[in-house]
Amino acid sequence: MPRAEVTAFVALGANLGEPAQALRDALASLGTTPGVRVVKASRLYRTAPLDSSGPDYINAVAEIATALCAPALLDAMQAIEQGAGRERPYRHAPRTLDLDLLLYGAGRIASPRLTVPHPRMWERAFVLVPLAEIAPALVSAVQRQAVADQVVVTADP
Ligand code: A4P
Ligand code: MG
Repeated sequence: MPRAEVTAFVALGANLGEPAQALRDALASLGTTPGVRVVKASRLYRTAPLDSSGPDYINAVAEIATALCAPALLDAMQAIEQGAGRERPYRHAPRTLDLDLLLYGAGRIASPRLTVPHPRMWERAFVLVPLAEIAPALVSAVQRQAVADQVVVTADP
């Protein structure tokens, strides 16, 4: 029997190379991954680096429906990062593409390679603003207000 689909949310970020194009390509790659459907994607946002360095980031969030288990989804996301030339010289280094799994259904995961919900998502306007755009019920006004001092502006033409 086919596995039931789970609704999940993926954060996309990049600040090296051609970040906007990298995010569009990553959305296309997610959409052609077997077992993944992109249901909705936010606009692209320009954001100041937070606990990171280098140029401004482009960030977005996508809602997907997936038949993959969470570790297999992370494998697919990391393969897409590698395809975009991701290097990991140190934690929070500037990057050509970062894909983070924010939410996987109502799942709570605490394994050595996967923590879901993403432990830092509620501290980050570059996650909460695009997430609220596509799934407003998931972000309360209080949560949005808590990150209101972080600069996030739409980057779409
Ligand atoms: N990992 C554990 N849980 C997850 C999850 N839910 N989703 C593990 C994805 N990966 C998860 O990630 C390190 C390891 O985290 C992975 O091997 C995976 O097994 P990484 O992508 O190699 O390294 P990273 O991204 O440097 O670390 P991390 O902790 O994911 O960084 P953050 O917290 O995501 O922060 N500022 C702006 N404006 N925009 C940004 O996008 N991004 C970061 C990265 C910092 N500042 C930023 C932005
Ligand atoms: Mg990451």
